[in-house]
Amino acid sequence: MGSTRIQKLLQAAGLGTATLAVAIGMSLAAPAAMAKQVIRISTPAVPEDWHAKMWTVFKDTLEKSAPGEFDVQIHLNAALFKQGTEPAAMARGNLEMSAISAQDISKIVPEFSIFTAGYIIRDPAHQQAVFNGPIGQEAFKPVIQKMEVTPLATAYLGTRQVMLRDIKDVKTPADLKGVKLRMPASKEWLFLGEALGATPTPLAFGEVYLALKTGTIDGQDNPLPSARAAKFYEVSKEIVLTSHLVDGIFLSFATKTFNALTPAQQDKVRAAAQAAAKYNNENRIKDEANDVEQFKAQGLKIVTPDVAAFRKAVQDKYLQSDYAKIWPKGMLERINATK
Ligand code: KDO
Repeated sequence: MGSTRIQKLLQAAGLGTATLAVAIGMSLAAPAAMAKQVIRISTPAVPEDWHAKMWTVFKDTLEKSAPGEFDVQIHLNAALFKQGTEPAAMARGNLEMSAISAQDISKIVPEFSIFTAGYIIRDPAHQQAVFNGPIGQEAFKPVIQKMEVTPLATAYLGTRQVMLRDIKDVKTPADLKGVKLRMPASKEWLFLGEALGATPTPLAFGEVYLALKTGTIDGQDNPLPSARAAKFYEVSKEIVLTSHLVDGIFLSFATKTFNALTPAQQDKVRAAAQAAAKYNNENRIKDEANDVEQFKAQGLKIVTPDVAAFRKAVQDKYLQSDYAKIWPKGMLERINATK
């Protein structure tokens, strides 16, 4: 539109050229104000859980290091994307960030399934050493290429324990025979339930409370801080301390969008993700140390099973599976040797 035509329109609307200057000034200023990079985050985590709260740490850290450059939008309770669908949403450009599981990754990068196997990662410190060292660097490469998501930090989700709605006094995998154990809905997760000796039943995290209450399932496995945050103790009677998976989630960014950021922005986003993971890890480890006593005080039966029997059953099951056939040669030994 020519400027004389704009002037005429302004005059017809009873506005002068001063207004025109303001209008032009505004339209010049507008792109800068609109240039904020939106970061949509989706997670199934409930608000009280540390890996939900960590996203606020991410947002605040980024707001301090890059004021006004990002618009971080946090969606909890799987309100934006269903559990497990986040990586595909990120690859399609519909989501910028999520914390994804090893099981999510294994669907596209099968060799990553080594990290879905029970009794491999020993504790949170071992987990950080593995993923922040050369093994992590190697393992994340195909994730970035094939999944188009870039892992930025590893958060400790906690050590998974079995919780049952009725007292069963479970000591060995044989005691879980026929127990409908809810697992997240993917074959990688279901395999873990099977390896524990149970009958795995797929269900999204958000549906577990009601399923325990109504008896659609007999139990579920999760780290105790998450079981507390989601109030599973209200609908459970027994906790079996199997400690079968030292679980991790990977704070990841959609690769295309990440690569389009300036190097300085990439550094700030990575640092914010690491600060968020650190906050989660410290608080979760503290919580986890007290959870057993607290649950006991709340009247739940705490069973210390024959962990060696569970370890043997789970490890044998994985080592004999097709999963193990594609694990990179020597990887298990390297993980075991990582201090
Ligand atoms: C779960 O559904 O049991 C699980 O613990 C799996 C994790 O990978 C993660 O998705 C987690 O749920 C959610 O973040 C809810 O805590």
